[in-house]
Amino acid sequence: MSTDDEEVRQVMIVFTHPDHRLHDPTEPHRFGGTMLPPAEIAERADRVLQGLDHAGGFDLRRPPQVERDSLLDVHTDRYLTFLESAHSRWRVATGSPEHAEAVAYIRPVPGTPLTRPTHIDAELGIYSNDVDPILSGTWQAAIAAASCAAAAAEAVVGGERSVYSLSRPPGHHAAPEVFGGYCFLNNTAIAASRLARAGMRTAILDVDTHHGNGTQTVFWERGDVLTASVHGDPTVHFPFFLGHADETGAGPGAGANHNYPLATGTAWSGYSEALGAALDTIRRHKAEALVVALGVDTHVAHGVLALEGNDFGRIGESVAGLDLPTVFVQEGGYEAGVLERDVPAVLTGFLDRS
Ligand code: OKP
Ligand code: ZN
Repeated sequence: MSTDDEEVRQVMIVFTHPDHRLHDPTEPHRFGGTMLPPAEIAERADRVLQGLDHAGGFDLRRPPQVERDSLLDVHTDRYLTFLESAHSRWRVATGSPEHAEAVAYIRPVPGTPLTRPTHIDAELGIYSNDVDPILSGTWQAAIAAASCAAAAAEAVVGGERSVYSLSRPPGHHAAPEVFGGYCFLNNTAIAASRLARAGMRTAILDVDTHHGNGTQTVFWERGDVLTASVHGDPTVHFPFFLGHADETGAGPGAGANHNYPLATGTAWSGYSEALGAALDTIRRHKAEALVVALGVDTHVAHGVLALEGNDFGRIGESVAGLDLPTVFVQEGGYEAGVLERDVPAVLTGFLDRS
């Protein structure tokens, strides 16, 4: 069938699971004075798949279901139990139909004594920091996303050089017991924990335009995984409260968290400098395996940083310079035309330099 005999690029394994589709929110959310449709929708994965198909050289596979133990490397047992049962409990408590979307409306005031309430509306607020909806299929979709990431890590442990996990919903804003920023299970952290468990010195490079606050929190006091994130200045960009350069970790994780916040509108010249510094940090750490939290919302169309189409291949090439077994885990990227073009650009840029 193929006529490109001179094609030398290696084939990259891709893990993708159809259950992502079970989390496909439709209810508009408030943005200033208007209501916007949700951005993190099932169509995103279709667009990535179109782009991979167009680029060629990707081997699509369906992962086995992730073990609960792998989730427990990152999340607490009570959070997993909450997430799995939240929608059905909320339906019972509110008399809502199956298609309705459960959203938190109230939260505890920080620093006040918390007698843990048992009502689902209170728990939705306790376990989230944003306005993300939980749908009847959210748990199953989040499990599918985590299964892709865990299988990708497993393949790298088994000797595969690079694997891409088409995970959605994304994960890097999810903390051990917090969902938010479209994220429920921290797919990137689950992949990294799997690599670390296999005895590999593991680093995470988060190139999503938003700080990986959930990932930072997961590994804050852990010395087994180094975390580095390049992102828009959290003083003025989501997720706001974390992501500054002076946040470096604590306890066994002291010195193992590295943030590279960038001014709004930073283009490739400034971006590549920060990326180079993050890569140097990972080199100095003598990492043996890498997880890339791959957001392509650094594209100028998203209004935070200002990368252009040609820059994404360069990100892949720069990462390949580390010469490490690498798991790419999908994070953000939303605007028209970006996902289908820039995700394959990063991956093929990486493969062309590998
Ligand atoms: C997730 B990821 C403004 C709301 C912003 C959250 C952004 C989450 C980004 N309309 N909502 O890091 O790409
Ligand atoms: Zn993002």
